[in-house]
Amino acid sequence: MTQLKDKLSEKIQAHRPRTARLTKEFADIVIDKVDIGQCMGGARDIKCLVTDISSLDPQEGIRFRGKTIPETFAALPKAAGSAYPTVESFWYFLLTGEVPTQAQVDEVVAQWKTRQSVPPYVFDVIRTLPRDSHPMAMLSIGILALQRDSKFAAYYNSGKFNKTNAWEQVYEDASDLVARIPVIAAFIYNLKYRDDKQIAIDPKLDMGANFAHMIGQSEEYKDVARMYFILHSDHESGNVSAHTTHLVHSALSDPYYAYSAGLSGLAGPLHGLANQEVLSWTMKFQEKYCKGVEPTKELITKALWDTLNSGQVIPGYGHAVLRKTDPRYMSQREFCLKTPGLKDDPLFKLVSMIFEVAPGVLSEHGHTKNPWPNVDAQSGVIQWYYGVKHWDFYTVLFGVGRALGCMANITWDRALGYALERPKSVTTDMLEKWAAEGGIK
Ligand code: AMX
Repeated sequence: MTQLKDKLSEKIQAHRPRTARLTKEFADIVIDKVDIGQCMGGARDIKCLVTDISSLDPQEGIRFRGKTIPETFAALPKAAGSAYPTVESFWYFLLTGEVPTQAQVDEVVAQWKTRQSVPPYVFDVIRTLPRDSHPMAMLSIGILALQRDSKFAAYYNSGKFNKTNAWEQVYEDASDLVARIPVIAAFIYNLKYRDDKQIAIDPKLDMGANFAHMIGQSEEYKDVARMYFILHSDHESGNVSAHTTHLVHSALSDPYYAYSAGLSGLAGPLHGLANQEVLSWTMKFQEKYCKGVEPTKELITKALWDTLNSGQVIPGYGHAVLRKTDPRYMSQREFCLKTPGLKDDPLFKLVSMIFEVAPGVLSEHGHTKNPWPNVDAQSGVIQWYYGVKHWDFYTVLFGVGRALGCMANITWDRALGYALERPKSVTTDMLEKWAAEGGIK
């Protein structure tokens, strides 16, 4: 066993009695009620998922394993010569809740090297797709194609399946998947936008740095990749990508099936695709409203109202849980402000101007419960500045990061034996009857 798997095993043994006690002794304790609004409105806010990987407070934002974003970045060992932690150190932290030592990080980095090689047939499958397929479809198909390698599925089919140990095979698949997904993403990037000029893995580099290398990026982009993957990793369990992954895995579908489905959810414009929509909206704004003139707050206000009046949402603004500016937005904004060149970049200035205007417009519009920006309002600017200008690729970057949270979560799902997910549906007749009676009698 590796130090990480040993530590994880120790944490799982310690945690299991807590889960067993809640399930056996306290199953009848009521923690929530459901009204017709929630039933009709996307199950919003119903407390029926459990995770210890991250938690999301509407005012404060995300905490990974109890730490805010600045606390997480400050606590973890940094990549050599960098102000940011490696993705591998964050993976150790997400899985175990403990800040790793440098030696423990080095072991994960070395482990991922042994796992990151992608079988050539996966690339062949992606190559057969029409080149103008969306890169999220390519990524989801690439992950699904890896399914034949699933150690969890092989274990299930071995006839020796044991619920207590099954998490170990999920952990193996999860570790393989997080090590391989940046390699598949880089392949898609090079296939679509660099005339299929592929770059081989550099075995000396950590995950973030290697991704930068594989898409032909600059030295500085290594920190962008590390920061980006960590920030996008997890946002508690109710969001579409995390929830889908959890749901599919609850049927004991292996991690490849589960995450391919999760990626398909991430590809929705109300979820991860919003980062490409933000850039698309901003470019269209410049083209339509700023011909030969500098953008102004007045022009932005007009464009925002035109968008709202045409029945569309303002991409990158609003959130199902958050009720303030997303700390992931602020973290990326701070990165821009401290990066010479980027802080004076016209696109960053424009996005900052939208930040000044949009919350007021959305408040006046009066529909959204949260007029503040989310993670997606800021992320494309950084990619654009470093030359990653194909904005349909931005959700793929999100998907590489989100794999960390989803895979950590399903490893723990199996470790704690979380149940098959099966909510109950009702009919409109039933709802109308309960509405007339003032609730279920
Ligand atoms: N622009 C215009 N209207 C908005 C809006 C926005 N950015 N955000 C919410 N609204 C509207 C909703 O469409 C809804 O309208 P309706 O009453 O006419 O149906 C109303 O405000 C109430 O919505 P809500 O309760 O505030 O939000 P929600 O939980 O239903 O949806 C979200 C959350 C993120 C889907 C929504 O805010 C949105 O569509 N934002 C724009 C897309 C976006 O940025 N998505 C990325 C979110 C982060 C992520 O997952 N990556």
